Amino acid sequence: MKKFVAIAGGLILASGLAVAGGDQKQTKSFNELDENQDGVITQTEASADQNLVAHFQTADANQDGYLTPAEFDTIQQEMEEAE
Ligand SMILES: [Ca+2]
Ligand SMILES: [Ca+2]
Repeated sequence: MKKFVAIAGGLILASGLAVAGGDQKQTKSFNELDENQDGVITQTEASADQNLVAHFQTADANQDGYLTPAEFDTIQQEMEEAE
């Protein structure tokens, strides 16, 4: 019985991880990431999207520490093409 519980628990954990993995691929929109709605995404705001934060330096074309909608669109297209 204990063994069964352990296996069932493992399966639940595994399916939970699969769902979490799927969520990471789901890219957020600019407005969702721009928490304070000031029209730019900071590195802190970008950290809500693991994929974006990994590409933040590349995405920030003019290196001012913020992503504009145009910079965001560009990196989103590049990330889609990379997949
Ligand atoms: Ca912002
Ligand atoms: Ca920028």
